[in-house]
Amino acid sequence: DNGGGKGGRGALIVLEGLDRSGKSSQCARLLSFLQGKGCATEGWRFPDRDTSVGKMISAYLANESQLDDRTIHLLFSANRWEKRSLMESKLLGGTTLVVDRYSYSGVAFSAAKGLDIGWCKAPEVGLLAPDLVIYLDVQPEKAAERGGYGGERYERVEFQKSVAGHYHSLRDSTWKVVDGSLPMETVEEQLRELAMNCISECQDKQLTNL
Ligand code: DGP
Ligand code: NA
Ligand code: NA
Repeated sequence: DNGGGKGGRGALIVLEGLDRSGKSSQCARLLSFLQGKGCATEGWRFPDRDTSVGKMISAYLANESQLDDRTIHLLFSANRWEKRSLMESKLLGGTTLVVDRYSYSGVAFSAAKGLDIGWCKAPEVGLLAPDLVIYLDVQPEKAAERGGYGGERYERVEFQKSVAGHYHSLRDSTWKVVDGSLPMETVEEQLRELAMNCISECQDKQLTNL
């Protein structure tokens, strides 16, 4: 059993998925599991709405401000960049980060508006590369049924379908797709196993960039 904190670096574990895919609850569950194992772990999320850039993003999502598609894209990216150095020092110091959304949200949501994929990816290059991306796979219609959406800008089923298609095209070898329609406890169990394996495997691996 690997509790982490044995001198290796922490793991960068990202959860991705559509709105209402269950990411945030699963992040919270995974975080408390890992902390309970004695593994130094923090829960992060993007957008981080606490920074000044994050407040602009939050106003945009609430439809309280209008911004050009490329402008908001770059703000989301800037919100990740402003956290990069802290992220790096946490990881190198042995802390594992469980992150609710990352660059893949950045690309999938903006591409769903019709922006060029290559253009969308460019500002993400140089951010830290995750060790593991867990995609919580839920049908857009099913996600929409889950207690409804909260009324933010992107919470429309047609738009989410397009986001899902773009997520699909972004999958690479670091991705693990988990069926998010399974019972919460089953999903939770799968995430625990993926995370524990990832944490022990990446201890001696170098951090890399996207
Ligand atoms: P959340 O706080 O996880 O509910 O995310 C808020 C919304 O913002 C959600 O609809 C997903 C979307 N989103 C998250 N990250 C990005 C990003 O980098 N770019 C764009 N365009 N949308 C994003
Ligand atoms: Na949301
Ligand atoms: Na969420």
